[in-house]
Amino acid sequence: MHCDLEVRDQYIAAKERWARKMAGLAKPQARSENRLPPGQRLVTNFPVLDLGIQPDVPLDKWELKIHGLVENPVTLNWAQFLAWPQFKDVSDFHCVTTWSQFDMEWEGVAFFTMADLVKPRPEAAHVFFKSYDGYTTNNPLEVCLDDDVLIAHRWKGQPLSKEHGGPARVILPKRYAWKGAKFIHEIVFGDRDILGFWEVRGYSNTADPWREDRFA
Ligand SMILES: Nc1nc2c(c(=O)[nH]1)N[C@H]1C(S)=C(S)[C@@H](COP(=O)(O)O)O[C@H]1N2
Ligand SMILES: [Mo]
Repeated sequence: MHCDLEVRDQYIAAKERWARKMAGLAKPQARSENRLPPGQRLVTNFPVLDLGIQPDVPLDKWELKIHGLVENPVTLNWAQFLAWPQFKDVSDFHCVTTWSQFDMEWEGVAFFTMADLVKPRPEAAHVFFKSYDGYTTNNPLEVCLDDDVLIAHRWKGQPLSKEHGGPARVILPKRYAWKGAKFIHEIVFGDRDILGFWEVRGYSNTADPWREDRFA
């Protein structure tokens, strides 16, 4: 449990890190000698994992609905989403099935920027993500407000492919990759935790690769 002030301090600290990154002033990230979390092996071929459905969402039909406990709920079309401030970041990617890939180059809207625009209410503490393929996942708001979290629509300078979750997907580098919803459609802020697709099927709700939080 966190009091509002603690959450607020973390928010401000993460926002300062993010602002430095946006300004291009961030020091090169101090990568530890061992970037590979325990039990993971390094790959370079970016495997595809899904539920067997890769929904076809034409850009002129795509919508991102952001609602729940926010001051400014919004439904964005593709042009409106691209008109929001854009963010680029490089991060590592860890799948619970034991593969990791380093230096993934993402581009999109920082979760921060989005939160600044929709303004979560003080009671908002959890975020529920709903995708076009029926997939869902959930994360605490403070985890989403980290400076490396984004809603990505480009990878390695190219539009995000459908197999990797295009038009847009969520990236949370410090969690196992199932916590980042591909084919994102709705982002719902709430005051309580709702478990997502894998979380109700025995996967860890915290999903921290460095602690090997794989299963509940
Ligand atoms: N909508 C949606 N998002 C999803 C999934 C999915 O099946 N549907 N799979 C998750 C899992 S288990 C992983 S490891 C990553 C895989 O992303 P990738 O296929 O781009 O490697 O997406 C996550 N997000
Ligand atoms: Mo996964």
